[in-house]
Amino acid sequence: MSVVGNRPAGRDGWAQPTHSAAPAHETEGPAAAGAPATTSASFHEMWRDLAPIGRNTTTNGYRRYAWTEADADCRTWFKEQAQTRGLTYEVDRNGNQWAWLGDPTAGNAVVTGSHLDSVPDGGAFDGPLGVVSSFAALDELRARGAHPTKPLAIVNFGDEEGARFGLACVGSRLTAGQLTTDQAHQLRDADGLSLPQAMERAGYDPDAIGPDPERLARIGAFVELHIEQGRALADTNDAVGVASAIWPHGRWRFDFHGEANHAGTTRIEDRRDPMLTYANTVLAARKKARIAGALATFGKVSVEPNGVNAIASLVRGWLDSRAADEETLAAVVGEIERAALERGERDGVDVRVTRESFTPVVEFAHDLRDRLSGLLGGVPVLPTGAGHDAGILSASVPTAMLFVRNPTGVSHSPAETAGEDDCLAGVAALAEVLEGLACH
Ligand code: HGY
Ligand code: MN
Ligand code: MN
Repeated sequence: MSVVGNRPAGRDGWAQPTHSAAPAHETEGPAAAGAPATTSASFHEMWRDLAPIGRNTTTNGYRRYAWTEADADCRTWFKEQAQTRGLTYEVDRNGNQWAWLGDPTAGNAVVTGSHLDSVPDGGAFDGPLGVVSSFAALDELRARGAHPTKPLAIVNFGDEEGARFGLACVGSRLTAGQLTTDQAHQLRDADGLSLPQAMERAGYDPDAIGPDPERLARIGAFVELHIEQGRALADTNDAVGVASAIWPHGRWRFDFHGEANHAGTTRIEDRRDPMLTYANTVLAARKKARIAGALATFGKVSVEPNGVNAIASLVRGWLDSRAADEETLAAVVGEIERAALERGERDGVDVRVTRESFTPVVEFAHDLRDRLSGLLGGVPVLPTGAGHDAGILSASVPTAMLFVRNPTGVSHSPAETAGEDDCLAGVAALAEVLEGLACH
């Protein structure tokens, strides 16, 4: 049984941002504490409240893009969860949200959390399962009477999917110093709006963004719980697993420049049709990836002028490619690029390729990985092809991931689902890990 619940119609109107854009961060002290009755009840309550935010009622998928109204509503939800539990709420210089139990400046903190934004028509679990489970695991620790000896924090990293501006993990990359302020300011959405403009409209200060080494220095360990985006745990019949690694992966924009012309009067031999070069490149990508045991997907395309009776002048295709190692990935992308250029020669189409996002291979900290596996009684340890904020942070702090079984393996789709028992098993596992890391 999936867990997605329904809440009465969402709030109308633009949810005012919940903070002024303070350069370093804004801290609000704990409001009245009031944990829900049981962990399961708190999980369902949070899930029910979050579920309708940013849901496309036609497709039932989610469109929670960075710095939009849906994003603001998710942020309001996160702040409410923090304050309901009497946690110290912070927004950092990059707009990431933090909920602290204990002194945020004490250091050696155990941090958990994930993201709330989505891909276009994404599922309900990718990101939100990690954030909801983090609050529920904290409720569980409190119900057990556990006493953390280290600060605990829950984080919502902004713009993990990069659905609007094209770059994955913007919030965590900025914080980890893997994206400069200037690079972030260059990002544009499909309407040409820049990241700074979008942030300003949402009430955030784009000039405050940048690396946050002081914040990273406070973190002793970061553990992200995430729905598995694959079927490995379904195949081994395990509810929970621990991540070993993340495949290297990236996004490349292919621009196919042809010549606009009349669809009904231009002879075939006179055409310079970029759609043809694009189509052949898509076929080449599948073939090259299959042969190399890698992955390659053209999932996004734009056509100019996009008229049914006009030969296109420009086709833009975005390639997502991933492989078990960086050498294979580079080889596959190189072969796809060469295939595009060769076909472009034949078609009279000029091809230009731009790398828009890249994440090197991530090997999670072995000691933390093994500690989690031990705390959880030897659950499976598995790699993933999906990128995560934990992957970005792993370059700066000891990082680990927990996966929750995805019975179909489907993700980045409205059909993404997870079993109620498995979600609660994930909460219990995360509580076990947080207690093991923060209470001894
Ligand atoms: O695209 C990914 O791998 C992740 O879901 N952001
Ligand atoms: Mn995702
Ligand atoms: Mn995710």
